[in-house]
Amino acid sequence: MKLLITIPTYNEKENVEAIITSVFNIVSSDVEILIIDDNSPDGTAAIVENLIERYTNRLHILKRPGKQGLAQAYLAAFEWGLNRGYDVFLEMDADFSHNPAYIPVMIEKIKTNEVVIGSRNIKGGGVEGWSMLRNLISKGGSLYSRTILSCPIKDLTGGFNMWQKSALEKIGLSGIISKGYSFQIEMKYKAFLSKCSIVEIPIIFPDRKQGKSKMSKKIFIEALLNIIKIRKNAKKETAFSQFIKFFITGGLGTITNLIIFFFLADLLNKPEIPVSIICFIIAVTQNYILNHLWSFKTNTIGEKLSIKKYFMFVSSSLLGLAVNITVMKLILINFTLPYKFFAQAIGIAAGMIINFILSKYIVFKKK
Ligand SMILES: Nc1nc2c(ncn2[C@@H]2O[C@H](COP(=O)(O)OP(=O)(O)OP(=O)(O)O)[C@@H](O)[C@H]2O)c(=O)[nH]1
Ligand SMILES: [Mg+2]
Repeated sequence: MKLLITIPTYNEKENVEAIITSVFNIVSSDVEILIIDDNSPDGTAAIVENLIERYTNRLHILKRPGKQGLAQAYLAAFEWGLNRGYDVFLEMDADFSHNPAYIPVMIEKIKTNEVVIGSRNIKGGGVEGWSMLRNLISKGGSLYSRTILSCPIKDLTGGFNMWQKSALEKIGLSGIISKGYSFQIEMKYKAFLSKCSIVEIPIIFPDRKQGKSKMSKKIFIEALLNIIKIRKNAKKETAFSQFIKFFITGGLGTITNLIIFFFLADLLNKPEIPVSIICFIIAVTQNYILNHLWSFKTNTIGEKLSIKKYFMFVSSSLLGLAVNITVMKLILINFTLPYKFFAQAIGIAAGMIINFILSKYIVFKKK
C-alpha cells in the first residue's frame, strides 16, 4: 500500500516544517508527503523546498501559481498521486488541527474500508478551543448539510480524510463542482452515493495555534449555498435519470427521422430504402450529439465530440437495432399475439436497453 499524505498550504510558514516533521516521525518510512502550495506570499514553499533535501523521495511539493482554493489544491494533488501510482491518499491541514497521531489508526482502518473519515461528531470526537458561536455554526452547518443531502455521515465538513484510490475513481473527480470548503462535503456525499465502504473514527480537533485562518463568513455562506447545487448535480447522475434522457433523445431522433422521411419520400417522392438510410444517419448523429451534451453530460465533462466515439455510437445503435429485430421475430415465432405491434414494442425496448448499456459503459464511459 503506497500512501500519499496531501497537505495544502496557504501562508503556513509557522506550521509547515513542524507538521512535516511530526508526520514523518509517526509514519513508516514508505509513506510520502505532498505539499500543495498556492504561491503563499509568506514563503511557505521555500521552507518546504529546503526540507526536500533532508527527505529526498519522501517529500514532494506541487507549486501552483496563485490561491485557487482548497478544492483545486486537493484535486491537483489527487491527480498528481494517481498518475504516480499511489493507492491511498490522506487529506490533512497544515495547522495541527489534524493531529498526526491519528494517522496510524486511519492506516489500519483503510485496510478494510475505502474511506476513513476523521470525525468530530461521533462518540470520542470533538473540538477544542472553539468559541460557543463557532461551535454552534459548525454544528448547525453540519446538521443542515446532512438534512439537505439525507446523508448519514456525521462529520461531512471535516478535512481529515483517507481515501482508497478505488473511492476516488468511484466518486469521479472530474465531476466535482465545489471550489472551496464545500469540497469536503461533496466528496463524502459522492462516496456515500457511489456506495463506498465508509468508516468514521473519532478525532479531537484543536483550533489552530499559529498562523491565520482562511475561513471567512463569505466562504461559509458560499459553502452552504453550494450544498443545494451539490445535491442537484449528484442526483443528475443516477442511471435512471440518464436513461430517461437517453429515452427522450431517442424519441427526438425518431421524430427527426419521420419528418425527413415524410419530406423526402412523400413530398419529393424519393425511393424509400435510400431515404430510410439517410434518415437513420441524420437521426443517429443527432442522438450522438444530444447524448454527449445532455444525457451523459456528467460522463463527458471536458471531452469533445469525436469521430471515433460517433462510430462507436453508430455501432451500438445498429446492435440495438439487431436486438430489436431479433427479439421481435422470436416473440412472433413463439407466441400468438393479437397484433405484431406488441412484439415490435418489446423489441424496441430490448434494443434500447442494450444501446443504453453500451452507451453508458462503453461509448460515453466516465473517465
Ligand atoms: N493550497 C491551498 N491551501 C489552502 C487554501 N485555503 C486554505 N488552505 C490550507 O488548507 C488548510 C485548511 O485551511 P484553514 O485555514 O486551516 O481552514 P480551517 O481549518 O477551516 O480554519 P482555521 O483552522 O480557523 O484556519 C490549511 O493547511 C491551509 O493552509 C488554498 O486556497 N490553497
Ligand atoms: Mg485549520
